[in-house]
Amino acid sequence: MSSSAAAKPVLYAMYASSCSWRVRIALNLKQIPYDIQSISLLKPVPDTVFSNTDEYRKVNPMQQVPALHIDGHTLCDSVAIMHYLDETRPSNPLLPHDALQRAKVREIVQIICSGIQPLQNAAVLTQIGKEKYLPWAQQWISRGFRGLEQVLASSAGKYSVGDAFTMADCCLVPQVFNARRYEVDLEPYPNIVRLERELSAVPAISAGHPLRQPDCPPELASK
Ligand SMILES: N[C@@H](CCC(=O)N[C@@H](CS)C(=O)NCC(=O)O)C(=O)O
Repeated sequence: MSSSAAAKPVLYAMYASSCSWRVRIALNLKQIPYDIQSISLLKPVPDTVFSNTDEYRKVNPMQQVPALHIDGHTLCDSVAIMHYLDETRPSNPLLPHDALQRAKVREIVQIICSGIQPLQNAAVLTQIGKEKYLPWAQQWISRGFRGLEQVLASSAGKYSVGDAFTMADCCLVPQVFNARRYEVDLEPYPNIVRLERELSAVPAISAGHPLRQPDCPPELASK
């Protein structure tokens, strides 16, 4: 292994980013030590090296978080990163052996990562504007959660698909965090709420919580 391949991975992330939390969960679950490089998506702040500026585009061509520098390469997109981690570090797998269960995991991952999060991404909400962003986010998260609730009703056991922890769980909890942030009524989604409660006790998830991140503003972290 070259020295760059042996170096500690660096996660470019922002505390409140649900996509960054997905990757923190996967890294924690696989017990991969990593350093964090905080990226401000909102505005450059004194102790961040990059922001979503032209310089950061050299790290992530989409100027989004997360990105992961690992094994001498920089990888972008949380789902691609989780697959890479799973393929190169197979212990504590993120995908089940059974093909049908794997398809269910991917279905849930897609609902969240393609069908919900992009519609309520901060960049989109900024375009929607101050007056309308909250009902917009609520509408799209609720639409996705209606579908997700139905899928989980038949797929879930202890976790989102059966009883083993999977990539679906890495995506679910951060998306529920976003739903709470945008004040979505979660009452119609008992499976989602039950799973979030169950999963919040998993150390890989709690250690990656946004409020425990080094760039979380102290006034939020103390809540
Ligand atoms: N498909 C990408 C989406 C990344 C993404 O939307 N990241 C958000 C934070 S969760 C972001 O950087 N938003 C700011 C922007 O899009 O400018 C992934 O899964 O990594």
